[in-house]
Amino acid sequence: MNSNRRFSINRIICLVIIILSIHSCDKGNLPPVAKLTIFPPVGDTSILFEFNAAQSEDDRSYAIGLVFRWDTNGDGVWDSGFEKDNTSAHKFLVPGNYLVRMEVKDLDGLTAIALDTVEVFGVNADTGRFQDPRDGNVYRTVRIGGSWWMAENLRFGKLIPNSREQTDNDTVERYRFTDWKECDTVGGVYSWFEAMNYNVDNPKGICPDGWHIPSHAEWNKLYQAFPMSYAHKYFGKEGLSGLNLDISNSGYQCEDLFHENFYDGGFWTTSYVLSPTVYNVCRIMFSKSDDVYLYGEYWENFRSVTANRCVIYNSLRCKKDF
Ligand SMILES: [Ca+2]
Ligand SMILES: [Ca+2]
Ligand SMILES: [Ca+2]
Repeated sequence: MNSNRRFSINRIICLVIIILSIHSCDKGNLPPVAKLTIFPPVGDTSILFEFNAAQSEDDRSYAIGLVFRWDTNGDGVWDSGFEKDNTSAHKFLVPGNYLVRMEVKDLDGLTAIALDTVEVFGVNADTGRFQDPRDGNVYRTVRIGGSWWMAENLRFGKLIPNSREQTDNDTVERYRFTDWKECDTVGGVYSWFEAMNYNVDNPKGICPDGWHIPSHAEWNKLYQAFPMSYAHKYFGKEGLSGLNLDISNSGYQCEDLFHENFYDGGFWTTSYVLSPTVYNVCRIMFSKSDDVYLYGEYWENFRSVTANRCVIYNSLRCKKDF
């Protein structure tokens, strides 16, 4: 074999390798992977919902070459052509559920679509009133997720000085916080045992007939759909839900001294774990400030009805049985 012939064969092999590698590259290009996040997933007509496609990926290294287009207002029509911007935003003026679409395209023209939904609330018009036949007190009520809740804290029971203990004496007793001496609308604060009417397995507690103290699970169901940053706006004072959860109190009493918690509010639940003589009771805690609303659940220890020197007090909300 002469050197010219060997040179030609080498050139052909090189060409074949180059052609094969180009071909395999073309064949290997995959469509991008469309990833869409929406924040918040639920909100009201004042919220600017933010859409983000930055997590979208492509098989090739030039993911930076991806372009995006959006249908953020749920009308099925693309809002614009493909653009570099991987974010968008929209404010929905009418309450409802909206389908949001995002399409991503790679440099070779391959595309992928991601879908997600937003739920937009307006003012909750599902409101009512309930008069407690025991004392004539009238409570505003709101229906959320099919269930009626009192929109005010319970204020049933005999008002006693904060220095006196609430005891199992066949009389429902309540405290009132000193900073609200002038008005009684924020309701009473109760020890857990007083709230449960000293019958820890009957959720009715001291609520009126047909109403009960919500369990940990019922509270969870109420707010689980809401991102923490939005829950305050929806459930808080004058929020769209009408539930006014800001108006809640907590405090504790140690050796006849009553300590008020000015920063956080708390509501009792019926949920407890007994192990073996200690009651671990769940209460739902809220910040009264605007930035962070929901702290979530706190499980408190009670040795027994009377043995604990420090007793915790919280507000109470009643929920309708059916
Ligand atoms: Ca690709
Ligand atoms: Ca559109
Ligand atoms: Ca009592």
